[in-house]
Amino acid sequence: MTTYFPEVDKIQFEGTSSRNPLAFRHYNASEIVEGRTMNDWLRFAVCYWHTFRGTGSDPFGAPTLMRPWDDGTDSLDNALRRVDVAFEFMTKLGVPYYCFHDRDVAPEGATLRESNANLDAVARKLKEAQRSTGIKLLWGTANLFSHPRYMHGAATSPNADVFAYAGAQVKKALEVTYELGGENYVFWGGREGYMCSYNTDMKRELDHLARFMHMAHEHAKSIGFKGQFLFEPKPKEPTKHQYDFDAAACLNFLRQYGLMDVVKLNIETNHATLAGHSMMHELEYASIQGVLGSIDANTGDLLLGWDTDQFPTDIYLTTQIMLVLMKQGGLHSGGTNFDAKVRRESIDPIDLFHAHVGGMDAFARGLKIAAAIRADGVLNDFVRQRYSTYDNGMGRRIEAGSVSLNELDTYIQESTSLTANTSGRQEMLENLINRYI
Ligand code: XLS
Ligand code: NI
Ligand code: NI
Repeated sequence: MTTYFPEVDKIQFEGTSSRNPLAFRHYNASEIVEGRTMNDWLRFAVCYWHTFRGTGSDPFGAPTLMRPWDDGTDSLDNALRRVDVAFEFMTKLGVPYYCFHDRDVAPEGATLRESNANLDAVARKLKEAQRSTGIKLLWGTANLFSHPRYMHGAATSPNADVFAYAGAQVKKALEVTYELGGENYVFWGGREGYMCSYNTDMKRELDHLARFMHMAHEHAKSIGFKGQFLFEPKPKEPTKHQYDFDAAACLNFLRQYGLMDVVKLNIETNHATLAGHSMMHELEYASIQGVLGSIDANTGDLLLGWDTDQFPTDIYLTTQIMLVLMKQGGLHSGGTNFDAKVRRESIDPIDLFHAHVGGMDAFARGLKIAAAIRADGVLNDFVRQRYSTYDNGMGRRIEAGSVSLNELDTYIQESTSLTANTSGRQEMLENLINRYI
């Protein structure tokens, strides 16, 4: 059997004393943390688009990543060969899941019928590879942004035939995801947004997007697909104003159009930071409303204002992520998808392994650190104490909704002493986190 990564064996856990760059020092899939295996907490996924379709091209330069297995064409043969590459890579890495867009795995044809036939041919091979390796599909999605027909958007295009095309494409992508046992289905807004207010009817576009989502949900129900629908917020890029700006904007849309029971969120680090939020903020915001479904694990660059999609290596970041995920009891049907790409200067296939091994280890460390912080309880106790004026007396009545402004007025006018403010102790808590890192 051909091997595409002959220089790499199955990546092993070797512990912190290991000097082997292609070994896990922290990620030990079966190790138990807070009653669950690391594998269960993290549910890692490799993304097909960056890892197997990334070319290293950027707005200033041509592709730099010439893969030895890739013949440079968009042929079906090439796509089928890539399935072998992907499953060898994922098996050697030891991840339980992968994710794809329809057009990552199979070429777009001249007609929708041709595209669907291509997708079916590759899906048959993916299914076989899943069966023989045990690797599963975390989520599928449709690419509704690359083809020129989607220049004005897909479901929010002013052209009804483009809406129809997108609907037909999502129908097929849902069916293939279902066929492959996908546990979720993702909608990232692509070009659902706009560049110029003068030519845009925002109300109609948002109504259309909602209609699209309801149709997708109806179709999923009709074919028996039980996977979780996920929205992936992003504030800009490719359009100037993306409708799914951040978790709050997505939630407002879902509530407005009666989709709260149907859709959760897939939160991506670099999208959170582009929106001017920290990842922890976005996760917490989604989690407290019960809609944190999955994460796209990557990171941006502090000095660059676009979606650089780098691999996460920052232990503070992964610790913060794991603190929120553990608080809500894990990701359930979601997972940790490395929506990240190697730099265009990292030209060897082996760099793909270095990138993922580092990302997985960073998350495993984040998991262990978060577990230690939780076991210690100091952070939790501090926050609980900080709000303790709401545990009894007037605070308790405020939370219970049993007082009016009149009563607050009487209470303040008649009180002889009010509770004084206490320190937020930010610096002490930041130092505390450093104790565990
Ligand atoms: C792009 C998005 C995309 C989604 C899937 O910025 O992150 O890759 O995750 O469509
Ligand atoms: Ni993403
Ligand atoms: Ni992204």
